[in-house]
Amino acid sequence: TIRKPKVIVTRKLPDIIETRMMELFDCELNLADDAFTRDQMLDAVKRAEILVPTVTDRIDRDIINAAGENLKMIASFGTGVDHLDFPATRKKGIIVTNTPDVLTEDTADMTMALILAVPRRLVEGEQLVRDGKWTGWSPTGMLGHRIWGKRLGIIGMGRIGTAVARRAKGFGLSVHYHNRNRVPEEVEKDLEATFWSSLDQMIAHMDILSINCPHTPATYHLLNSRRLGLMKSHAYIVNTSRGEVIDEAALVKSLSQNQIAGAGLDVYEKEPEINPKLIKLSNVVLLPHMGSATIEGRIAMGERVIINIKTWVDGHNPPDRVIDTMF
Ligand code: 8YV
Repeated sequence: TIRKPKVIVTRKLPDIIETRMMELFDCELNLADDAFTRDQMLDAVKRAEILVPTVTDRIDRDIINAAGENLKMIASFGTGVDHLDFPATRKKGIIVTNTPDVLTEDTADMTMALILAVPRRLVEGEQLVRDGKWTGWSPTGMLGHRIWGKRLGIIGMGRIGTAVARRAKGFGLSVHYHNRNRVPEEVEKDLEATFWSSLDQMIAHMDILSINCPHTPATYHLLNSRRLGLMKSHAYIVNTSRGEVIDEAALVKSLSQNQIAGAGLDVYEKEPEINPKLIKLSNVVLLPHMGSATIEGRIAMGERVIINIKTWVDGHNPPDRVIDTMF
């Protein structure tokens, strides 16, 4: 007989993925799609051999420690892994996997959408039409700022940052980046990208900043009030990575005092809570963490989860194993 591991999935996933998981594993689904309560999570880690959580599940040390000996693997549905406590999983020898690559292009598309939407006042314009307040074309109506020819500074030149750079080049932006490591010379050349070893220096020279680094202890509040203060007053900031990378209170202050021109945000410090002051600002575009939200992408993410689990069950090293000393 084929061994079927006990898999507990914490959120509703695409039907096609759930069906496949039920065939392959001894699988418990969450058909309600309410995030697990803490008690439900504690119960799940005690019974599961493999847990499939998402970004909304905070799997902290207490939860990992409460897990019995049977929890062997956390196959997370998503790329970011900042909701997982790595010291605790490492100590217990629990294998962690994520779903990179498959959401890179979708997230880069959404980043580009925000880069266009904020300076060109897309949402304000649309609102004007919907509110019946548009009185017709005028030479000075709804003027925004052009983006082509401007300098885009990408913070975090990994998979998503690089995909943003490719798009930005096509839109006529000049690409700049800051990263822990310089990317290979041929990639830099191809993107016509300029590396800045000093984040502060880069921030001070950019027209648009895009946050594309993960949230780690090292990047928590990377954009704090001091660094936001380095931005030019006509500059914009876009974040499709994690809210925690920007000090949200400091950002609200910069925006309200017109120290920067605007922001496009897909992620927040305390999702789904949004700072009420942000909602009152007209120079921001606010999205509900939908950077990777495509039907195709979600199915591909589910397929990655399945491959990771199957590979481990078959006794091999799963392709998306996260062994990162950053956490
Ligand atoms: C996912 C994300 O939708 O993958 C990530 O890191 O932030 C989102 O795009 C989410 O993580 C699903 O769990």
